[in-house]
Amino acid sequence: MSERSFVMVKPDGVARGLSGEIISRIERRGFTILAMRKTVMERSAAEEHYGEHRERPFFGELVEFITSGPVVMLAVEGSEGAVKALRDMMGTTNPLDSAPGTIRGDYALEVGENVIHGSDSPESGVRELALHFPGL
Ligand code: ABT
Ligand code: MG
Repeated sequence: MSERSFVMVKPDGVARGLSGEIISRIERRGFTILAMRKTVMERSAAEEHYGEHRERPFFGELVEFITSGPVVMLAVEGSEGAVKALRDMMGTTNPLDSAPGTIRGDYALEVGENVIHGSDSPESGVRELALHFPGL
């Protein structure tokens, strides 16, 4: 069985020129990139993407941030466990806690600007890919 994740280099990562490095790490690990697009996320898509956080105090800032500039969206596929393996490569949500060698542990310091997104479960992967890569 294969699994798919919606991965995204966030606006801070794109602005800092880290897209290539991050995509390269994902490719070298052996995952398959099924689709890739550089775009500014629509506000409506951002609100739906982060819908689980709608009631949280940081929701407004989160939507502002994720729509503040171009992101690089990727549809990534691997064998069973791929979604978790990608999350492990990214490191914990708060980069201050992220292990060195992880993407956040190497490139980020702030929870609100943590460089990369990856689906948190195979079910989230299906939902997020349907939102950002309809028809994939
Ligand atoms: P995402 O990949 O952005 O979904 O991050 P992750 O799944 O690791 O963490 P969650 B909990 O989904 O955080 C979503 C975004 O909200 C930011 N955030 C989160 C805060 O700013 N303050 C907080 O207290 C928490 C819990 C971090 C994530 N993103 N950005 N950008
Ligand atoms: Mg999340």
